[in-house]
Amino acid sequence: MSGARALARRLAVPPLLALPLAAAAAEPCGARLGAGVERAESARYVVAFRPAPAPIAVGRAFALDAEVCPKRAAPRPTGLRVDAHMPEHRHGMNYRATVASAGGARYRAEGLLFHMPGRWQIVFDVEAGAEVERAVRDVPLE
Ligand SMILES: [Cu+2]
Repeated sequence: MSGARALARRLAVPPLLALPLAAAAAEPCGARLGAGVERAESARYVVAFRPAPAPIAVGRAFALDAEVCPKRAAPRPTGLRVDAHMPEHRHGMNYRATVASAGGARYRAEGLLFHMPGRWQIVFDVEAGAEVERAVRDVPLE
């Protein structure tokens, strides 16, 4: 029996739950958001996000739980803006998303709705003081 397993047993914690705690420093961005996390990336940031409800469906309002992770030497994020558009159609959503801080580098965007099928892009503007850096993720919608 490994040391970690023995420790988990002593603490009455299932090994599968105990191991990620031990590896928390190395976990990928957004791991705590749960299953189905997707990521958008810019030069200096990774934005992990998870739609709720998932998957995103045409005509159904959804929220995004997001976590912003600076890459090496990037300044800590101070805010996040979220929007979406369809590049081929040159239009955005009919709604403006609101973003609230959820503590640390986590945010919740609410009020998104994709009103037609096709290729959408979710646009994350990461604010770090006066600087803004954009991370974009394609979302094809049937
Ligand atoms: Cu469109």
